[in-house]
Amino acid sequence: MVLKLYSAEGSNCSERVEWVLVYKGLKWERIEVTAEDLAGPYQQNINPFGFVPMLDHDGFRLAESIAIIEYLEELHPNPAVLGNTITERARIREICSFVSTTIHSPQNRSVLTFFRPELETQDKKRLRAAWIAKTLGTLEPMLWQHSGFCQGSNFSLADIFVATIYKKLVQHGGDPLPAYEEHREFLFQQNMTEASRN
Ligand SMILES: N[C@@H](CCC(=O)N[C@@H](CS)C(=O)NCC(=O)O)C(=O)O
Repeated sequence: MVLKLYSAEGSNCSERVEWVLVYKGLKWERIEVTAEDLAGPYQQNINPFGFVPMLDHDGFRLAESIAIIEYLEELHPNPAVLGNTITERARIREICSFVSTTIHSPQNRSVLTFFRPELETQDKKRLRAAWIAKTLGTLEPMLWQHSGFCQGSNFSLADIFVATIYKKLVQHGGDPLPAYEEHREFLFQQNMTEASRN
C-alpha cells in the first residue's frame, strides 16, 4: 500500500491530513505542489479542484481534507481521531465543520483574491487574521468543556483543526488569543505536537 499526499508549504488543510497520517503512524510520502503548479499542471493532471491536499492511495485519488481523513479513519481506525461514541463523533464533526467551512474557506487565498482583487498582500493578511480571530471567538464557548482537549477527554480531530487554524492566525500576524495559546501549550505538554512532516 502506497500513500502519497500532495501538499504545500503553509497549507492549513494539508497540515490537518499530515497530522492525522503521523498520529496514526502510517507510512506515507509527501509531494510538494508549488503555487505555480496549483493552477497549472497539477489542476490539469492531478486535482481538478486545484487545491491541496490530495491523497493518492495506490492510484485512488481523493481530494478534500475531511473526506481524506474520514477515508484514513476507516482504513486505519486505531488510534481514532473521530472519537469513540456517536455523540463524541458528532461533536468532533461539528467543530471540524465550523473550522473548515466558516473559518477557513472565506479566508482562502483564491476566495479572497476573487472577492477582493484590489487588496495588497499585507491587507489580505490583516483581513484573514481578523476573520480567523472573530470566528475563533465564536467557537471558543464550544471548546475545552471537559478537559484541555477541544472535545471530551481525548485528543481528536477537533484539536488538529483548531490548533492548525489558530496557527494560521498567528502566521497572518493576528494578536495571540490566550485560550488558544493555552491549548497549543497543552497539546505540546501531551506530546501531541504539530511535528507533522515525516
Ligand atoms: N475544502 C478543501 C479546501 C482546500 C484548500 O483550500 N486548500 C488550500 C490550501 S489550505 C489551497 O490549495 N489553496 C490554493 C489557492 O487558494 O489557490 C479541503 O478541506 O481540502
